[in-house]
Amino acid sequence: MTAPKPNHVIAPPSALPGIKPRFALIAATVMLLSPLAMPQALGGGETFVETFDNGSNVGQWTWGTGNQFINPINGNPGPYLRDNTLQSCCPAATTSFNVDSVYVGNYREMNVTSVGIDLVTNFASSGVDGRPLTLMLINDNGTPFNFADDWGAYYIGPVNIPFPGVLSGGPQGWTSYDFQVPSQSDSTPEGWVLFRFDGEPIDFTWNDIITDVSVLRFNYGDPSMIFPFLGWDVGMDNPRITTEPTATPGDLNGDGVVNVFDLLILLEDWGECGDPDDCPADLNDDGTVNVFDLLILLENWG
Ligand SMILES: [Ca+2]
Ligand SMILES: [Ca+2]
Ligand SMILES: [Ca+2]
Ligand SMILES: [Ca+2]
Repeated sequence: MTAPKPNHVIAPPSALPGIKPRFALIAATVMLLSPLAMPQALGGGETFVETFDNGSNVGQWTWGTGNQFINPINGNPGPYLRDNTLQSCCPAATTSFNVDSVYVGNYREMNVTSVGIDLVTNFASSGVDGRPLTLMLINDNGTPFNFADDWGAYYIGPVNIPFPGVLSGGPQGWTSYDFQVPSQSDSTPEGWVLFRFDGEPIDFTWNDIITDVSVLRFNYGDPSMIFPFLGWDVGMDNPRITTEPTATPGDLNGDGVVNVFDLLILLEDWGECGDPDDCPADLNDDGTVNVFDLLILLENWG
């Protein structure tokens, strides 16, 4: 239970039976009006996608050499960002350093839930089997043009990089990758690895990186392994980032405001929770929807 503010008038438990009809009246009134103002749909995540249409490249996505160009056809669909002269151990589809965009910033505040990209390997000069695609969140350490001091967190995905067509028995074509990003976690989530490019001991936390992402990168392979230098022809399309509206206590229908529609949901669920693990109106998590939950909702009204 949340400690009430001193200036709140708290109904003693004995007053509960009297409160409910009053709110039920409000509820009934709203029901009559509600055809004109139905609550919005649940959820409401927003995904930003760079399609590379019309020369657009938000975040200045790059394959790292500056040789990339927007190929007008054969993307997924349409234009895509290609580098067909890449010499690298480990191609990396990455936003550019020192560029503010929708892809970087305070992931916790943005309430990022996932990021993704579509990739194609048109050619590699040797076999590239068994390389997982790795998501990397990088902090530039305040020195965007010195990469050696950068640090961050990575997650090795379950799906390997796309096979090149030429040497591995037929083109795999475009492959989509999506990664969950637990931006609200306050400790390093399972499977994530904190890293420093200079190999020094880790002197930062998950909170430091998830609240200050300078660069978003999709890396060809496990970044802790060494790979041979190859020639590549690679492409990316539809790099994307999904954010959810930040949850406000009491916003039970997830539309970003706490109002009478949330109150209605709370009143509908009034009383003992059927399943305490799935009882969203129980705002203070004590197993019952009652006046204490109502107070939390009213505190966040608006
Ligand atoms: Ca495209
Ligand atoms: Ca740096
Ligand atoms: Ca709401
Ligand atoms: Ca409760």
